[in-house]
Amino acid sequence: MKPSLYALALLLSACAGTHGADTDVTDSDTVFQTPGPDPEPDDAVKPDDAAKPDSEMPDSELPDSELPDSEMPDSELPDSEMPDSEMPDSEMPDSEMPDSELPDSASDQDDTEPATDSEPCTAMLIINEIDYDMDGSDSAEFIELYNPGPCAVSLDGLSLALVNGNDMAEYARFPLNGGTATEVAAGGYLVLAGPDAIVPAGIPVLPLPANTIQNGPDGVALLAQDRDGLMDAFCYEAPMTAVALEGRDGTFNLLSGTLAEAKDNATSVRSLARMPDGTRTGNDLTDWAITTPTPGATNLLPAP
Ligand SMILES: [Ca+2]
Ligand SMILES: [Ca+2]
Ligand SMILES: [Ca+2]
Repeated sequence: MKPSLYALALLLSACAGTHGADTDVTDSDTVFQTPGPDPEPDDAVKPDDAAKPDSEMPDSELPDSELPDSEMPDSELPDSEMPDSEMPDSEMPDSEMPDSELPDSASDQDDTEPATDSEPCTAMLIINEIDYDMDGSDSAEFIELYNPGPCAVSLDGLSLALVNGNDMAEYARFPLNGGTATEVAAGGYLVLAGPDAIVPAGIPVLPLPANTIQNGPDGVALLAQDRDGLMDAFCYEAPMTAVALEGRDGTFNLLSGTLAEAKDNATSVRSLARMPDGTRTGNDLTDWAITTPTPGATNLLPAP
């Protein structure tokens, strides 16, 4: 029994010690409450989670922000730049540059090409020389027309009108295709020639009866059927600024600039001629001179 009692005493003491351990356990409980600090770790976990999210967030955000940044800027910049560069590029080159250039270049080319093509080849003849007076019967009269352009000029629809300086009215007209030619070659001549006028062989001639061209003051006008204005004109011995032409409304000016001083007469062999061929500056005073007649040939410079 004693041992049993002793053992019981030991058990009681052991229980008391265990109870003391309970306090420790309580301490340990407190320690467990330290795991109560586990809530702190929880909080810490939240921070951890926050930190993790921070690291992840930064990771995801950084990549996201970076990706979006790189992508956004890339996609946006390229997008904004692409549209900008494309819009300006597409608009500048497509709409503006090509449009403005194409129209400009096209219009310029169109203007230039037709102009260069049409101007040199536009039907143009010039009244180049006239001999209206001579000794005796005026059977060697002539009016020389000259083609200054690089292309042949058709005579269809062209005519020469003779205008009377007394009444400023037309007194004769000759269709230019009624002679030996239908066109005048580039740099060539057509001569409306009296029966005794000497024209080189091969030069187109439109025959005129003797005494056809009135001695001045009178004038001549070159007309084209498809033109309202005159192709060329010349008046001699008096200005003729308002003449009437058959089939045309209004009046026409045969004078260019100042009246030419050159006059023909019956006492010397002479003619009035543009000097040199085709000279037409808009001033008859300087464009015309007295020279030796050259019907159908290059006008001769006046003797010094
Ligand atoms: Ca005459
Ligand atoms: Ca003469
Ligand atoms: Ca001549």
